[in-house]
Amino acid sequence: MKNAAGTRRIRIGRTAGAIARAFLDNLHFLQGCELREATRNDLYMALSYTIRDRMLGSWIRGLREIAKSNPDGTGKTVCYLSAEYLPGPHLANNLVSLGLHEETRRAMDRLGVDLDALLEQEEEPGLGNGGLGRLASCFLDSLATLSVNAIGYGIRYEFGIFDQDIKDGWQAEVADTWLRHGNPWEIAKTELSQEVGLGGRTEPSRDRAGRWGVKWTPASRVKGVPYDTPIVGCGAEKCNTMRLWKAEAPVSFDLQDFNIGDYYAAVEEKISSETITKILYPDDAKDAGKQLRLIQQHFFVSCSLKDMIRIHLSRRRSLESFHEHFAVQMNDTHPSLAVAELMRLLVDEHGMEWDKAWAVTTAALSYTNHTLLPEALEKWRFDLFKDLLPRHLEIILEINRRFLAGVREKHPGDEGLVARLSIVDEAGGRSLRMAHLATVGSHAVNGVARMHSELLKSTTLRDFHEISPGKFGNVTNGVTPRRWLALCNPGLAELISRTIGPGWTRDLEELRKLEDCAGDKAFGDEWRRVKLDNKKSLAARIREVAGIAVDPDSLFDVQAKRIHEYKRQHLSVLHIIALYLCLKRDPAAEVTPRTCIFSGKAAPGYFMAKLIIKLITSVGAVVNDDPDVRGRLKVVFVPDFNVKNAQKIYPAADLSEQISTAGKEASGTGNMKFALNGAVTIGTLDGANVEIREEVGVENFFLFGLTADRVQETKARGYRPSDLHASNSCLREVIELIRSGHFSPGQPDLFRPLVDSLMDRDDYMIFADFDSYLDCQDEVDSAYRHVDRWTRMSILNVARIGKFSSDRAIREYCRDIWKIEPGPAGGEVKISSKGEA
Ligand code: F58
Repeated sequence: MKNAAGTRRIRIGRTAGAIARAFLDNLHFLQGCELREATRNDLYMALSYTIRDRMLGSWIRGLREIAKSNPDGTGKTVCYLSAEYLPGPHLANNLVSLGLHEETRRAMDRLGVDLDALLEQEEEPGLGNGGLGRLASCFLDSLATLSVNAIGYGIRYEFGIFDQDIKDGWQAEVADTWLRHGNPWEIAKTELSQEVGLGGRTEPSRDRAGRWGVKWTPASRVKGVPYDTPIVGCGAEKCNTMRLWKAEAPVSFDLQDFNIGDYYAAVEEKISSETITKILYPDDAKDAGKQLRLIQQHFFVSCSLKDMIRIHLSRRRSLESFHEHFAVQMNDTHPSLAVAELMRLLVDEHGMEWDKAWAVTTAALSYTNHTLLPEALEKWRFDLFKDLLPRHLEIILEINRRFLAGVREKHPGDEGLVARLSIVDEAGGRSLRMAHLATVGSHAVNGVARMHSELLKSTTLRDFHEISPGKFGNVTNGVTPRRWLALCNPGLAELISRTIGPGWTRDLEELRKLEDCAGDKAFGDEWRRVKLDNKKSLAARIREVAGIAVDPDSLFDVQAKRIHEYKRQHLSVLHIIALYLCLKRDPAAEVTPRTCIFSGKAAPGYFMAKLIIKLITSVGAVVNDDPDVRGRLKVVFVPDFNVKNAQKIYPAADLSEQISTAGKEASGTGNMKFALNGAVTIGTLDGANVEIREEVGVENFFLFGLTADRVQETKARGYRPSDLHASNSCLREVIELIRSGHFSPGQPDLFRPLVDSLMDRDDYMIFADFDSYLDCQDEVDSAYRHVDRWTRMSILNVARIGKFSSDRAIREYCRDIWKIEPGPAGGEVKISSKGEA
């Protein structure tokens, strides 16, 4: 016994010596090599296992605590259902959360291993498209930090979001093979696999007690195997689980075919089962409406709910108390089948009476909406749905029938209202409106920023708000300060901790103490030095990946996010062209040197977004080398925006571009990350920008553009972008330069679709906001020239951004939606004197 304990102490010891020994052991026993012949990946794997070993104790404890709720409501488990996660590289984050980075660096130094090279080696899991997936990962970090029992359920896509290359200025997609060298963070729990049915038919049936019910006989079955990844909270007191499902063929199926001699059919079945979790759909703001996507959603929702029920029953509890022990959050409508599946499991499989099951279901479920864009709202064609999920369709129709009966009772004669509320859309071929299903089946519905939640109530879900106003709330998004400051910006984190102490890592409001330093000359000098260092690092990287030299003393003007017309990267390009024209006209003009940095992926099928990337790179190709410009204006596109690259971009930004058409961006979370790293925002009154501006102070935020109301009014009055083009000479010149082929030599028509769409429709009001944006950018130019003023704005942005911690967001979910009392926040992050994570 003593020996075992001693061995374990060595295996999980926290000193540099213990870490070094464990690392060498893992290299030998798990990777099968010794230090001198180990590849970089061997070293990375061995170190990751070494760190994972140090999480296993609390991880096992964490799983044991799931659903062990107490009568006072503490200990309830949050099940976060999300089709997407973007956790980012685990190793560095775990070192920070466990407080092991210093000792690990020392251990690696002793062995002559470059820790930074190992951190670079990690392939991040790109299991999401953008904001929604990253939000899910920030929330898992905060849940663990606040000691809330939680499981993040999702899909283990074999191919995540594509890697982006830039070839001849265009986006090229490369398959993301993130699992090819193995994944040291996951453990497959094969014995916890679940089976999920698909297709087939339903028929009335009687159970053993003689009660009538419905029997669903699926045409096929698929097995879901859970892969668990530990999610450790800051200070390492709590370790939760992200449980991702991989699809496999059920073993019995293979054998059956094999027995009748059809070996090929058995293998084909296996392949088709595994297809389900092969790939993430790379669309970020359009409902793909594809059959495989519906299968993916059903697959992970069904596996997850069955897993919760398994856990619940293993505690010897009645399913009638399910909602007292589990709070199930649907991250957008992608998991909204949970409404039907939980009903099916309770009623069909566990014999619960409908009304009771409905009470349990709605008490357990809640729904977060992330978009108002009509093209992004999920709908499923009736016939497609019926083929795949015949029993679920019956259940949804019954839910709808009962729901509409209640509406008719309260609003007799209002058939218009009934049609608008119905889960079934009868227009243009029947379809199911998943946002309606999620709303009807939840006790709480929330938007992700105050403005978005208000618009949700007054537009997309207006009728639902009218009939049940109490259901609706708001939880403004937040981001984890561990990854998005402590880890990605060690220089600034160290300066802040040295000045106000390390408490901000678990209570971001503590940053407010920095307000007192905003006028301090010496502090300002240090603040700028950190920013300059970060800009130098990014400049070096830009040279490496894009082959462009940029001046770290210039204003780094950054727009990093998915490429979409509503986000208006092209508005920024029009501004760049206007600046370029100024410099051409008067090469001696006094200007603030700028480096305009873009980064972001376009959906592979979104032609206009891809053309915007080509426009950015083409404008760069002309501007960057023009002798009249003399390096005072540079345009760069940094390829492959993902968590890893984002960590290098945010800390180097001076100006954060948050310029969406007002009313279109639900919240934004990049806006929060930029501000947290000392960038000043230029933005519209949209999403969380509204609240950021309120917090940091209107004088520390560059506001421009039409408000959401004015956008609507302008459109209602009959907006004609060509009139603005005719009356605005600067705009005209800019557009004509693109039209003339100046940026597309030999291909004058290249950007024609973009120009035509602006001239004909300008759905996103680029022309309408053009003047206001350019004026605002002039103000930015002059503010940046006043070094002290800019530094003060930057410091105050950080000092007043505390509200946008995901810890605050999770506390609000706990209080308003899940009815959970979170535990105390874990310990703080220790920032090393060298400021290295
Ligand atoms: C984003 N949505 C919102 N969707 O656009 C952004 O304003 C918000 O801050 C963020 O959610 C978090 O609340 C988003 O990222 C997707 O990526 C979906 C993925 C699946 C297909 C449809 C879009």
